[in-house]
Amino acid sequence: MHFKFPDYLTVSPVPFPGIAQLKIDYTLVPRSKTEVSESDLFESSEGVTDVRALVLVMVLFSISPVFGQQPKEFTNNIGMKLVLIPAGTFTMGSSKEERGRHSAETQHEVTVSTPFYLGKYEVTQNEYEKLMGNNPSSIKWPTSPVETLRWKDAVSFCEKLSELPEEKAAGREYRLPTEAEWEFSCRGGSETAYGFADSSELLHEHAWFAENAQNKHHPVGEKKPNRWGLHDMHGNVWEWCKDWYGDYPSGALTDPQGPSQGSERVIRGGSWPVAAETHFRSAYRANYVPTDSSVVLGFRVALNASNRKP
Ligand SMILES: [Ca+2]
Repeated sequence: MHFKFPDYLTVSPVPFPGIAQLKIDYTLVPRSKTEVSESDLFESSEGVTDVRALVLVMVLFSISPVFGQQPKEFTNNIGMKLVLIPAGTFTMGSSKEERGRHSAETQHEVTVSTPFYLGKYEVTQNEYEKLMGNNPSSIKWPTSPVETLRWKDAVSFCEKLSELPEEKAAGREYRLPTEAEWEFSCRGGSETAYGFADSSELLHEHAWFAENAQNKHHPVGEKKPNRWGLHDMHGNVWEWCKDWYGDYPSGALTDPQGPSQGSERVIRGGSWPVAAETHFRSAYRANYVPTDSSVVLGFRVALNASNRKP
């Protein structure tokens, strides 16, 4: 095991909300004037700004790239479901008041500049075997997450999936999510320590962890989804991310990809034998040697949302 866990795990509870902020990036939205004239939008007959019209247009603009051009969810040719994640800006990391916080979780503003899709579930053993012809998992169950695979095995899965004729024709290039994309998706717009609250009181409803997992992982999707419809972001198995592990850079970032080199890759989310509830927080970071594998470690796939219909 190569996780770098904080050396303080029992901190007095501090019910303090995170300060992450989700902001829709309106600059990505095409601003056509064909439907409503500018004067209709911004001025009434008295020349006063019509706030209601402005708000309506902003709402329509904000949802159009999510619901107008791309489906909110789709199923690919081997039966995997993916959920559309909007572009946006959020505060990555945790506040100093967050219970169980690790010093590596320095808060910084991150912008995810373009929408992307993320697996609704961890990749299952069924899906992995269907594509790769083998199931490396130590605890075998077809609808449970595939585990005991190295980082490059997860990358190879993405590459092979992208090469399927139907997927290639649809322009889908699968990859692992970046660490920033993973945390952004886990938060689902939330500003709290967990995707559902600041307290871990309801963790059992959202995650398989030491308290309820009965010493094994479980079929994906049995626990409640987060706000954006993603299951098992907290718990079940840790998930490989694309990035090398390293300290966060200072200042605001757009589409961060992590350090250019390193010795361990980022893993996120916590897993079934982990007892410390604070390890399931949205901001919690861990790392693992990419050439190693573990029964507690799997992955989910991501792909950029292009203009082509998925
Ligand atoms: Ca997970």
